[in-house]
Amino acid sequence: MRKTATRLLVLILMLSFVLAGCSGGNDNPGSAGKEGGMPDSGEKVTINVFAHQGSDMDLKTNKFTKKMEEQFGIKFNWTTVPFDGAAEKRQISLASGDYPDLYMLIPWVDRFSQTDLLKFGQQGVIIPLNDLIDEHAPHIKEVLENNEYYKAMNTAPDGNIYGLTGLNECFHCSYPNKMWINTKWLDQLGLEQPTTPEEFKAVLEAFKTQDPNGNGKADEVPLSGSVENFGVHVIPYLMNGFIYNDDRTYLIMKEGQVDTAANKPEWKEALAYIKSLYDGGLIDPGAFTQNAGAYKKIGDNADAQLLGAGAGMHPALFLTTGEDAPYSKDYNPLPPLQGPHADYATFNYPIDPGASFVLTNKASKEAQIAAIQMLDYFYTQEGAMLSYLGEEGTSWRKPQDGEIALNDKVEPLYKAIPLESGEQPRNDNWGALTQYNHHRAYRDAEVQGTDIYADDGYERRLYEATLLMEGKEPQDIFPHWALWVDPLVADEASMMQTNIKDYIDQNALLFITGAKSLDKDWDDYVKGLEGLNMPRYIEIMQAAYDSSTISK
Ligand SMILES: [Ca+2]
Repeated sequence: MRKTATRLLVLILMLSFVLAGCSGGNDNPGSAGKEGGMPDSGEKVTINVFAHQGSDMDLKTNKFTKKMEEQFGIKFNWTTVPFDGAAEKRQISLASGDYPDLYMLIPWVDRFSQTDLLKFGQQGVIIPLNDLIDEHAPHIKEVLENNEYYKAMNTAPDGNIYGLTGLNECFHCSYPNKMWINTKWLDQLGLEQPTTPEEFKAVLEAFKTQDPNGNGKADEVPLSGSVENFGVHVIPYLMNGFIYNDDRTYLIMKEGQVDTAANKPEWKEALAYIKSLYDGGLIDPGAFTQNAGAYKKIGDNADAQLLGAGAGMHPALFLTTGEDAPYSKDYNPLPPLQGPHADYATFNYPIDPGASFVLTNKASKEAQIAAIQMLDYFYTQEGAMLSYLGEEGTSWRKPQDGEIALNDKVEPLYKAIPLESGEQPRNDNWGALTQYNHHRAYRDAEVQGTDIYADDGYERRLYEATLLMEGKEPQDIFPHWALWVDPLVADEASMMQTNIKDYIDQNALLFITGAKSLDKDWDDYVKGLEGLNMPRYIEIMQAAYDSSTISK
């Protein structure tokens, strides 16, 4: 309950922050730069920056670079690296001793890991940001205080904030394990939308046996998926009616205690249900082995529609979407099934720990202050828009009458203006280098098309699908994204995590396909988990949880 309530509170606070920004408020860019970035003499502070630079950007001539230089009294000295080989170049820069004042990285290209941060932090190479944030960064401070996950992932066990990671709360990514069912086939066969595991099984049986594609062949694939990490695994959605499956750690929380789901009777019961689907030929065996390309071939099959239901974060993972795509409109989201013990949806906070903004001990005090003030500006609504989208009127505009936000309950705030085909890159923003406060309410306020099956309404389609899952996770969940594992045991924990997950996944498959018997082999399987030292793994994760600000 506490987590859900806190998250709701965070959303409300963030929403009020967005609305405050909307009315002008105190986000005046002119005032921030004069507080301390610009020395009294008027001389600019030089900051040596190591930054990622995509092929469509030139940070030296970028219009937003000029704006930041003027606003915060900075003279940037850039070392830019392309995305390819970025991690290696960062490591070399540190090893050579010739490292910059500031690393500005794109989280999904490369970032400092928690291990890096502790190692270089303890060496004094990376400097803690705590005092700088306290004294010069009110907007960063506000987000850290109001978002318990963001605070926990950015606060090392020693209390230091050695760097900050981006915050980009993609709502539809937060509930990856969705099920998209062929509603055209449901209508054709006169079937209701299934609400329980048994009803779902009956629908899959009808898809298999009643020739919904009408070609006279039993060629339908009732349910499929693939092996990647975008919610495309079929097991978690099916299991969530029995016990919570986070599709990652298989750890669960109860009253502050970490435990595993994978040795519980409800896990066994879920496997028996999934085995019954498999035995009935209702799950594509390829779902457990095929890649995204093979999955999409089933979804897009041209001469006859084949797919009855597909697992995935979004339907473009298994079929071509857009107005002209023949099958796109047929796949619509199924809410979580009400099983015998639960109706959970898998939640995953869509931000990973680590740091993309890191200051080093080469930075002068003036450079540190100017850099943190600039970062603080990215956390304002205006800064978020200008830094990420670019110039108003060119790269984004205010909403027009009748335009509707992604969340249709809130006032729209902005509409991105995409590049025309053949238009030169505008080089007027820093793009993904600046996604530090793209919180849910900010993303919710972007103008989106209203036809959910059109290309410009796709995000709305995903948003609406995700509303069916929202809040359906257990009240207590194991927040693996927010924890710091003690560096002394990090390698041991990482190896155990891999071995245990592989073991659970492989055995789930053996039980489902019948290679192992749930009656005869279950006890041995549970013993095998002990053999992989599950108790020690849980102990390490419990310690990480207990030392996190999230447990406080
Ligand atoms: Ca058929």
